Amino acid sequence: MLEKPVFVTQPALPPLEEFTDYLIKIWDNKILTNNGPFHQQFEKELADYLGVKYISVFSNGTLALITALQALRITGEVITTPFSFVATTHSLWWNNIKPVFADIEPDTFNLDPEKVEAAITPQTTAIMPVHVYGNPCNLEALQKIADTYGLKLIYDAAHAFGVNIKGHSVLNFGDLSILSFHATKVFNTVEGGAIVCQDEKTKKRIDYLKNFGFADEVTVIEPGINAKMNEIQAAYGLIQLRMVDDYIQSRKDVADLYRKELKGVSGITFLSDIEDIRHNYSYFPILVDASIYRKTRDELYDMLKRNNIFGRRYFYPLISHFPTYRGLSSSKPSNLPVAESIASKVICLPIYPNLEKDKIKEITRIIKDVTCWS
Ligand code: T4K
Repeated sequence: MLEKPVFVTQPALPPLEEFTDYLIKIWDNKILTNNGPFHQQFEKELADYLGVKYISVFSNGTLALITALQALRITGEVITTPFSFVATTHSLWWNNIKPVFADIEPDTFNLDPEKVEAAITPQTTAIMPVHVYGNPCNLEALQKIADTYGLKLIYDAAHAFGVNIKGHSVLNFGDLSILSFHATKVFNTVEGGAIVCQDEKTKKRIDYLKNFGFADEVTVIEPGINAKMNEIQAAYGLIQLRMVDDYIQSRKDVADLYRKELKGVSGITFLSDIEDIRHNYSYFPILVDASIYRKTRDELYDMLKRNNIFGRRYFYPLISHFPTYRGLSSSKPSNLPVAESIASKVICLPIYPNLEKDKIKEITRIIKDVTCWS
């Protein structure tokens, strides 16, 4: 048993001395929020790092999702995945939009384009897929469907910071992509988020919407919200940007060791890296097939807990099981067999920069030693 608890994640923090230098500047100029100098610098440096043209930073990812739907005036029905964090679907609910769940692919856990196409009705206005665990969706197929049926495509890219395909950011696909910079993410600003868009006009509109709808001192173009990132978060983010490549490399080392240790364990499977994709190793999900492993997912989850290892069953239960959504016809388990199956098998193991090798070995030893369990 591990002496101290190991959680599914642990935030990487910037060096305190460097952060203090930024705080001194903020204390000095007294600009705390409302598109201050660090906010502007952060947007610019983020866009450069991510390889995107237009980005607008937010106080958190959920408000970015809600605002994205407002920015494109989405109404009616939106097709989305039940295999995500609940904020994805909540953003639709907050916009009075009906979520329509479609099933996921068994190998990527992302929305299945064929199932998306089958779920389209005359009320459908958009598709909201999620790059779950940072693995890119089937971008081409989803774009083709969006183009054919005249739908908007809004990616929840909360897990996909820094993910590139053949050197191109995954954030440049679709109409909009939303990021989360929550403490539990690969790149954090304590709380935070962003919308990536493809043109200046849309960026302007998003900037108005996150600031009450103000276009200038006396003009309010529509009922916006307050979703601005403050100067302290932006300053913190500027330092994090210089560290994030190291964070991702360190996460890769953790993932590589898990894969080495868990290779060939009967009944345990995990995702592999895909050629031409720069992954960010935001999560390390394993699937437990109880018929082969001889213990259920929940038995393994509890056994790990008893050993001070706090993995998480992201994303169980499916969003379609929650009271607000379970009455929808698309929430029927028979409509979502793959998502139901993955949600019943998954555990995300602890992964974060500098997770010690001996801890990874202890975690994998417990998983491998299933026969020794009482
Ligand atoms: N879309 C998707 C696909 C998302 O995954 C999320 C968020 C969103 C949208 C919304 O973005 P935000 O509005 O959050 O920016 C966590 C996060 O709160 C949530 O941001 C995240 N997804 C979701 C997948 O996970 P919980 O309830 O599991 O977090 P919590 O507090 O149990 O944290 C997990 C573990 O991390 C803790 O056991 C200990 C460790 N931890 C956590 C925090 C907050 C720390 O060591 N330090 C910390 O400060 O939801």
